[in-house]
Amino acid sequence: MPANLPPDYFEEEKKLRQAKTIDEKISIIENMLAIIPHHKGTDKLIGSLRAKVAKLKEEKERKPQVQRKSDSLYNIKKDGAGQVIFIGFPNAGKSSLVSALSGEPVEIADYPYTTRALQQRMMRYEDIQIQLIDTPALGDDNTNMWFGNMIRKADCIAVTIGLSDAIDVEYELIMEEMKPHLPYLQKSEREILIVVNKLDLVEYSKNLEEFEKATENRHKVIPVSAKNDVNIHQLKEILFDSLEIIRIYSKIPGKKPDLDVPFVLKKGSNILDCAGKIHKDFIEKMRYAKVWRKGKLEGMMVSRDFILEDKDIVEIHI
Ligand SMILES: Nc1nc2c(ncn2[C@@H]2O[C@H](COP(=O)(O)OP(=O)(O)O)[C@@H](O)[C@H]2O)c(=O)[nH]1
Ligand SMILES: [Mg+2]
Repeated sequence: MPANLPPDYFEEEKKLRQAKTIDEKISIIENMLAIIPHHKGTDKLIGSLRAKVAKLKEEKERKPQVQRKSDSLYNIKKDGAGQVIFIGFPNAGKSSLVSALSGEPVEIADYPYTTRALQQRMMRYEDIQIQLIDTPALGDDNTNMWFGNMIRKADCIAVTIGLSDAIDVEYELIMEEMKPHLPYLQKSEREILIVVNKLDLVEYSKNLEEFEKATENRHKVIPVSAKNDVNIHQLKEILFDSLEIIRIYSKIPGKKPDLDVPFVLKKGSNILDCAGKIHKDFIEKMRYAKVWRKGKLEGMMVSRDFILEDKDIVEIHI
């Protein structure tokens, strides 16, 4: 830090530490640049402040204006064991499905933006909670405020289509809509599910059959009826599977396992991943672990690279 900077400069620096928005930060740094005297000793500082401004401006470019103002309406932070977003055209039954799966109605018209904002509900699956996001219909004026960001972020996309003689057309349109936001292989097949709702409309059974045949190698198609509660339980299981997570219960040596609240890990995680999740000190201190697996393992001693499965009980020894 070069000496002989005026006191004003340090005042601005203090403000910068507390600044929250990008605009605030940019204007504070610009003030700092105006205050700094120019000489050899300050060259480096000026350079780095200018670079900071450039970076902030770039960041600002990337975030559309409106999204910054209404983050909570158009961007929902992840919660629970995973995030599933329901997308589709109006009347497909997105809201009905989110209500049926979570057991909590999605309120309508509570305030003017309800139908245009994202809404979250938690779905209980056995002993964990999965976050469901209900969305406004695609093609709405506000779609671009949430669509790209949310579908890239979600752990699973439930493309929701109401059964009709146009399922294939709707499917193609939705996939087209997603394409620019999901570069090749960014989301796996598992992560994009096709939920065909209104299975009760039997006059379109033939259309469903043809659609299933045409898409069978690309996606899992799950026909359901939110209204008549058909396959809703199966859908819950498929959503859980699509998240590719496992639940691990921890056990303290000499005590009973804690079966109330599992640790949630990615499928394929090993003992070391699990140890770190239970307590960060365990990563260093762990010597070995014991694993219980229903009907298979009874407290088997394992090392850190042992791959875990859903519902394993783990006891870390340090
Ligand atoms: N026949 C039938 N109608 C349904 C079903 N699920 C929802 N609906 C109706 O379809 C309409 C649109 O549902 P909604 O959940 O608001 O769709 P969204 O616009 O995708 O959120 C409503 O009138 C629902 O009652 C279903 O399984 N079968
Ligand atoms: Mg809706």
